[in-house]
Amino acid sequence: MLKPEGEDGLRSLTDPAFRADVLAGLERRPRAIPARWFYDRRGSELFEAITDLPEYYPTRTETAILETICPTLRDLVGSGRAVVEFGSGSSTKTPVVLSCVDPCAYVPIDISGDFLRESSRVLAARFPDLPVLPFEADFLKPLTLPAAVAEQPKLGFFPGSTIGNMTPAMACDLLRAMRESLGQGAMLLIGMDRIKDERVLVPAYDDAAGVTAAFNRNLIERINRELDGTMPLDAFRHRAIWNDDRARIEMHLEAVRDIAFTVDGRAFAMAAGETIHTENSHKYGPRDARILLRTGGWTPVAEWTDPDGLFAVYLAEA
Ligand code: AVI
Repeated sequence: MLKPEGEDGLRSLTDPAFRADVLAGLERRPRAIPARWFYDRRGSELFEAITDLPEYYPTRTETAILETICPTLRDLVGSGRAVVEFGSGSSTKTPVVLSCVDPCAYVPIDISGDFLRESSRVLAARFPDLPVLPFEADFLKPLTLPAAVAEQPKLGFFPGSTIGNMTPAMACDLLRAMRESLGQGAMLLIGMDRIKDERVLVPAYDDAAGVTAAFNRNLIERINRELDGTMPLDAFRHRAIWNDDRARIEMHLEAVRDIAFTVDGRAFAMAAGETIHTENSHKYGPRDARILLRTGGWTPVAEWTDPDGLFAVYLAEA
């Protein structure tokens, strides 16, 4: 996707889809830029830091659930499946699942080859006898998995409540695509964040140390750097809002004063109080989660949560 450009003859690393999404997102009302563009190198580092924050309960809670359920999970899933992870793999959760279900192979799928290769190297070193087959692809669409695992039964793994970053309609399409990619007899292990008190949810996305604010505002720095933008960083503040009607945390970048700026040569103006919507993080009650799974073509088999009911892990079958 890289193309040479620029008068200095240097290669620009700007993804044309980033340019298109940012320009279209700043034009539309309400303004909105897809959350996937948070994850440049700095954004990915900041996300890693978020997962360690005291206010951000999902990562440690889901990891603890996975550790606790291991013996039951092994009984329900059996051994010898190919574990297919949607995403490049988490340094904490993936080893827990791989140690637990005794897989015949591990296939992490990610659109970002760099992160995929990096995390696959780490996992291959940790599990030297396990074939690790990184697969660079967009898993939002049905995929033909590597031939080496074509005949093996699959266990899909989609942790982190990443499904919550999609609208319910998109989440349903993704679940269907996963079902098609994983084939007959597949199972799916998926994490979903639960609806809970706003006083727990909002700080998880607006922490005292300001790491989530930095993660959100990093998008402005990325736009300025990669799209020759002049967005004044000091004119935007991070907002995390619980939208009760849609059961989701919304992240926004709010203009604190009237501003004018350019991006890729195009002029934009924002009034004080106007926002750019940058992320949705949908939360699911137990029944909503099961309905979503069923609508997406999966039958729930088991459901586990932590003692405080903050987060849930589901096992479902095709
Ligand atoms: C990646 N995803 C599941 C995170 C979430 O909780 O929605 C992204 C995130 N945004 C701010 N904090 C974490």
